[in-house]
Amino acid sequence: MGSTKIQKLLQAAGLGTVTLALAAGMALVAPQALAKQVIRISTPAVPDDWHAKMWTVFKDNLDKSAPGEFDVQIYLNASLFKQGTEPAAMARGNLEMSAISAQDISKIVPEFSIFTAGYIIRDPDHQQKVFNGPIGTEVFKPVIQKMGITPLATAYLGTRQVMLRDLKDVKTPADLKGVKLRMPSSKEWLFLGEALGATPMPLAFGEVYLALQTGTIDGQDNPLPSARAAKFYEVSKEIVLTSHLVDAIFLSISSKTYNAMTPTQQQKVKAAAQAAAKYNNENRIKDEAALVEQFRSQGMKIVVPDVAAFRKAVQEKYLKSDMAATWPKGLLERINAVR
Ligand code: KDO
Repeated sequence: MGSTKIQKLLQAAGLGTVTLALAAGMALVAPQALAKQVIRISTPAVPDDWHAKMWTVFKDNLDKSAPGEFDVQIYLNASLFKQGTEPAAMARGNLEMSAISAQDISKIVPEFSIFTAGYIIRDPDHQQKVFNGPIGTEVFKPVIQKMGITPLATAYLGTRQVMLRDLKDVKTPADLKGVKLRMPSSKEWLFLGEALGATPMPLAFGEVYLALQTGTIDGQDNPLPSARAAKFYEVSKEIVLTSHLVDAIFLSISSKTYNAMTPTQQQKVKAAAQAAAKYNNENRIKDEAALVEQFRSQGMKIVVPDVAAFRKAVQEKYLKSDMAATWPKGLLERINAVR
């Protein structure tokens, strides 16, 4: 076979540049086509949860829009980074992507704590309008500037409810007095548990099932789809429908990774993240609507508390807090005005 023919065959296989470089005695530089950009994703989500499955949607979407360019690797169950350590890892460039919470962001950007407060965001639609509109553009700016992280899409994690391992008549925050309520491990989360009237106990998500089973904690708060996916219903007897936090997670990428991409790649990565969030949101909303009845039929007690009493107590506690002092003037009113 003539050398031109061989070269043509090698080029068709994407190996032409390497072979020609070798033949010419040049230093071997891996061509773009061969060097896939690795995107590792770390999340504490359990495999059966929508915000775990959404990462497969991200991967499939990106494999389709940018074939051969990215090697997306998904690590669930906090198997790569511990819950809450992802933002620092992304800032250092040790991790490419994760979905981070408002509580994670507030540690570095205190004014973001407005989104950790109970009873501010009204429902999933309000949440999407706030974060996908001018307020979102404004509040994500300091995240990019101070955290070395670029948020790409907002996913609805669900509306958080209180679940208890034993039966208890809970109508108002006073009824949660002394209840050891597990919260994720940061002061912003613990503050929410306290605002609900409980005694908050910090614990990583992966340890909650066992803690409920053994009685180290009396309860935990999470959206119902996450409680289903992590099987918390097996070790709980009651759900108190406090609906205290319409929770979000932000699909984010290390700015080191993002800024090294071409504008076209950035746009494809962002579009894939948005498709993943959309998949999560649609499924989660559908799931949430059906789960109360599903849990009831499985024998769980469903309690409808005095939500107005919870709202009043929680809002008062936040408005008097040091956190509220960091909220930009007028932001709360602007969030409330979003329809
Ligand atoms: C949790 O630990 O309760 C929480 O719901 C907090 C969220 O911010 C998020 O980390 C979530 O866990 C995990 O993704 C597991 O579902």
